[in-house]
Amino acid sequence: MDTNLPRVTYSNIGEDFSAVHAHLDALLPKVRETVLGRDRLNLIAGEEDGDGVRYTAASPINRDWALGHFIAASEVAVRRAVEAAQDAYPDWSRRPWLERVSLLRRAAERFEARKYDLSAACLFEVGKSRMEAVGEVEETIDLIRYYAAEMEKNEGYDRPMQRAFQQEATRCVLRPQGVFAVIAPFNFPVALSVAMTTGALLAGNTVVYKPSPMAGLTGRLLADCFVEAGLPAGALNLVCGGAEVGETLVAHPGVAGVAFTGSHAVGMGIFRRMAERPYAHPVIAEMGGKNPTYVTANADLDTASSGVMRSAFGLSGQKCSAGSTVLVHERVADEFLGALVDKTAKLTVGDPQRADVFVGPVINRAAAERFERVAASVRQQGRFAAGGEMLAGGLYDRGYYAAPSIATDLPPDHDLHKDELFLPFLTVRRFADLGSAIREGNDVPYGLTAGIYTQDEAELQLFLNTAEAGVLYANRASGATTGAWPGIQTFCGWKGSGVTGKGGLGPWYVPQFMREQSHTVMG
Ligand code: UN1
Repeated sequence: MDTNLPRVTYSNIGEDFSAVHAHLDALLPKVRETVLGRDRLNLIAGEEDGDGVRYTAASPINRDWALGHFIAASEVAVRRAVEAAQDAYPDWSRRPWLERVSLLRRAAERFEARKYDLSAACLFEVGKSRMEAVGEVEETIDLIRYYAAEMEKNEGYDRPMQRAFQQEATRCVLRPQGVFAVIAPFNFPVALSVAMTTGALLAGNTVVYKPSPMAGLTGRLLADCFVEAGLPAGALNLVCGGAEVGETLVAHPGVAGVAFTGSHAVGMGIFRRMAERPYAHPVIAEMGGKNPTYVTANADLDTASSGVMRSAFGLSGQKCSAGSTVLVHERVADEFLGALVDKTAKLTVGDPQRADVFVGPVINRAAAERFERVAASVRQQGRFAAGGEMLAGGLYDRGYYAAPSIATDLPPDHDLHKDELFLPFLTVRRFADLGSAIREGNDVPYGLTAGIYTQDEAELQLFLNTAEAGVLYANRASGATTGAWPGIQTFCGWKGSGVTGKGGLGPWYVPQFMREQSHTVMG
């Protein structure tokens, strides 16, 4: 189905997507009626499981719409899930790696077949725009295929070594670890859950997966795709719930490693917790970002204002890659800000079911309250060039909708230039010297992405050589700091944005779920 529709990525912004929109016009009301509002149980050892506390999650678009009813798994259920994954491990880990690759490729086909249903569920669940939702599921499919191809390219990470003697043969083999806990965030509920799960499974581990409490709907739907692909019972178990469920999971001694994407505080908490065990266990954590963009006096300001606007306000700024602070050269600052404010004023904030909506709601009340605190602080010490308020009236009273906001004139050392906020909120500062500006942009505990707009080669090189972040972009209209794609931009968090020095979307991801073993056999 739908094979003739063009593919949506985050970056192919100029293309004609009218066919995709027509398809979604018909599909979205159907999904609202038939997919939302149902009971969604956990999955343990291949069986549906209702052991725990039932809770209802609402769509951030309109709190009156129940996404579904989920089960916050009981402690006993979490333990059973880990045991099921332990039981499934010997069979799954000993299968030939090629078999795991072909099974995961079948999973990619299931995602392809359900692409628009999953995108629609994701739109209702997170409140992301049509293009962001479809793009995310496209990214998911590419992720699986890319990681599967890496496994193949590296021949299962099993390679012959040199011989010390003629009679001796040695191989270096990467082996799985055991049961991985996969703990995923709300903002890219499909792509990030599937990325971590696929990495773990391809490597031969089994998984207990906990989606964000807001994202149990896509959590269950994506688990179903893996099951439909033929994954053996217990190789992937789903437990919904909040922080307590995550803590029970991470504390279980049967968990050999944790893959986590989310906030810095929670990620580091898991890292420290796992370090308290008798010996070290892998923690693959991708955490937040405070991603600076530099606009120099030699920038194309039309491109710069488009790219900054998209990265700051796409998905209401709720991306770890969001471009949340701009440093602009004083000579072009007014002109740049004027263009940025113009483009921001044209954005439609509202129900992302609509084709013309670029900015949907923020995820929940906590985000709205954070926005109010930020806005009060800007009014005290700076000013708003755009936005600054929560929107009210009509649908805006049914969810939490923040106006895309641009703060200027804040003191240079103000916390709002440094804190990750996960809001449609951008600070803009002026600079006279690019080298000092980059030092300022680097002066945060994060290091995920950074962007520059310049036509000057020396400025570009200075940026590439001194920006402290794992993903650097220059002169992109589709996004100053966002839009990394599997097999294209590797996505490695430096400093407080990651812990392993290796990233997702690239060639070093899957081996992180493995450990090395040397096999020497005398002939
Ligand atoms: C995130 O930003 O939270 O690069 C995850 C991007 C996407 C999403 C990354 N691949 O913007």
